[in-house]
Amino acid sequence: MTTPLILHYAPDNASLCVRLALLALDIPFETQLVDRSINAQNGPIYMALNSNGLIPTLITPDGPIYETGAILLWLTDQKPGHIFPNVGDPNRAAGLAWLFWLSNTLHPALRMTFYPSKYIDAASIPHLLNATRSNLLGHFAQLEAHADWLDDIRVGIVQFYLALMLRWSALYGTDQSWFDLANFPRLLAFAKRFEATHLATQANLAEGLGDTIFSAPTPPCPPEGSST
Ligand SMILES: N[C@@H](CCC(=O)N[C@@H](CS)C(=O)NCC(=O)O)C(=O)O
Repeated sequence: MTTPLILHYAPDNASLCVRLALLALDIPFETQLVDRSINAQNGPIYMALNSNGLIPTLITPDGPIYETGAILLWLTDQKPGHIFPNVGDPNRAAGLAWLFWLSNTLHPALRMTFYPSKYIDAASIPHLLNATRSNLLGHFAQLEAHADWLDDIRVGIVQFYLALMLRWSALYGTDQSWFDLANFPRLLAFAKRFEATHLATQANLAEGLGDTIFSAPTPPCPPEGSST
């Protein structure tokens, strides 16, 4: 790649797991802040890149790519076999299944708790939140029981995506009392291991995430921009 990739990001947004992948793969990139304080994700400049008005978007030699899972997979194709099993590796099937599960199941459920008014009328929001949080606890129990890859950096992109969503669950939405990572000891141990890595330190420096980024997160204090 001759032209550096450009990551359109906001601190502590889904762009964070793309940043982690770029850093892990040691691929040069530049960042462009999407200023959420002025809703820039819905402005004409950003919408011309990503008509969903959602963060992230990665500008590549092949054009802008959006959807976090798609970006992560595209990046792993640039350096095959480093942080995701390559075609032909028997671990790829399970890796893909978990990546799509995170992207199709866990992430949309979290979005419903963060932006309930985008999904339902005001009177029904408490019901939506109760039901979705209950589903989410089931999803985390499923991960606790079946995610045998929590120690396996060969599925790095799956780990980055999950770590971020553990963090969000403890930080965002109208009420965080529904979620306690201590109830999921394997996930908690994973969060502690991952936040102690050099990769997590680099992400912390770039986005002001604090020290216990994933196991006991505090609201970000980023050098630029805002998370919401
Ligand atoms: N399906 C999208 C979801 C991305 C997403 O939810 N992004 C959030 C930030 S983490 C966002 O742009 N929120 C602003 C909004 O919904 O207006 C993806 O996987 O990239």
